[in-house]
Amino acid sequence: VISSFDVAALAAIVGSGNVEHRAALAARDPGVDQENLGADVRVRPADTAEVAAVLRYCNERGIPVVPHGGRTGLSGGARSHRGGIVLSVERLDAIESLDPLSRTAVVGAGVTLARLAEAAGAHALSVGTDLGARDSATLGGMVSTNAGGIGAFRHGTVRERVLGLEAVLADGSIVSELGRVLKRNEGYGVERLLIGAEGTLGVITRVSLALVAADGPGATALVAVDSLVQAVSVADRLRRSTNATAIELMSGNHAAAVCRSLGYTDLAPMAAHPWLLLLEVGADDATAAESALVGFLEPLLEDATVADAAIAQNASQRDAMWRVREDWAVDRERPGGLWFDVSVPLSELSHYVDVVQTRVSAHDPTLGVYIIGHLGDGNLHVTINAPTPITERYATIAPLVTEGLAECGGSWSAEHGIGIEKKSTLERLAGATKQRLMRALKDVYDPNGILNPGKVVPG
Ligand code: LAC
Ligand code: ZN
Repeated sequence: VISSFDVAALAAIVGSGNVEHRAALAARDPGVDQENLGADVRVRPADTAEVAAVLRYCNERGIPVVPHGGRTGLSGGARSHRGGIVLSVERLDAIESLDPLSRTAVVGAGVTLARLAEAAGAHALSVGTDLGARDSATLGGMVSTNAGGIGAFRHGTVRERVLGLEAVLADGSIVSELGRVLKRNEGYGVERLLIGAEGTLGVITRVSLALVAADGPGATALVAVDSLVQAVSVADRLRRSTNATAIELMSGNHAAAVCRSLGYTDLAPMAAHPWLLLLEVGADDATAAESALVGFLEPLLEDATVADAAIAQNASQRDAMWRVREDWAVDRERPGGLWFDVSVPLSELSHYVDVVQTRVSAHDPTLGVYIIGHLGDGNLHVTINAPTPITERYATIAPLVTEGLAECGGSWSAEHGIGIEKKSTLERLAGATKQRLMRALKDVYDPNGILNPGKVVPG
């Protein structure tokens, strides 16, 4: 437990109004993970200098520091405990520059994705990254986890959007590499190691991002197909013939659970097919977008590549289609499931899913397998559950999902980070040299091990 002496010292840095104690934290929404706000205190520094002073103090005192953005992470990377502090970047919330000519933005780590998207939209630009948690997720957190999301098949993951960043290391020293140009080779990319490091190497305070041209108005379709081979073919043809802006995937049992839960009787018949796709295209105006989608789907319906299709006629139909993709009805129906976040090359995807389904039912036929994902880039979220919770079966079930991924060029950790939940998988699957280098780098950036201890870095 942190002493009152420490709390007073932290309050002297950030102001007592920006130190929250356990009682206040208990009343606050912890975010996705119930253990996010388990620390003794949460401090909210105003700027990079205050972040540096907090870290310098905690480093000297050996106090664990868990950096927080929007608390939407899904791998436990933001969990905090007694004896440590949470360092929230929420007050680092300035959009410092937005330069339409060079298509760049420099923002504080606490700026939410939705806010930057709106500011960029005013210049007909876009962040190039979008995800369901856009209203809460912060750019600092998204860089720290190298978030992926809906647009990654076009514009890469957040790593590919980052031009530069500023961060504070454990001892309070500042690395500031905030260039706003794409081509920049000035020695080792020491700051870039913080992308995807989930706050274990430093606290990101500012980010310089490359923006992209905004898409025109979109049209949205929900499409049913009878096999994953067909789903992948539809995705490929859509990308070749239209300005595809979203290519999302749902297994029929996932979609059926959402339709049951939310009473979507209109969409329920489509969920009887094994796979559904949510497709969006952008065009100069809404009419052009819709006719592009209609023109794309008609021949596919005729040659039976697509079993059924519906195009959203208004915003509420579009929202319903997105809910079929993003709602977590499966977890409400059968809580205590396990979920996995993998990437598979599109040419291998159908075979991979067949093998996983076969392996899981051979292991235990009472297990259910539900899949959603970002089909455009082959990122699948696999939920495995049963009528009763199976949380404690992670170690035996995880290999059923991860086996063969490396061999086919896929990944056992796609877009949700390692946090605490995938650390055992990292220790199991990452090569010895990589694990040694990770530990060595951790020692260089954070020799006292105060930054997000217990996360990511193999033991
Ligand atoms: C999704 C998030 C959770 O794809 O990654 O729904
Ligand atoms: Zn996702």
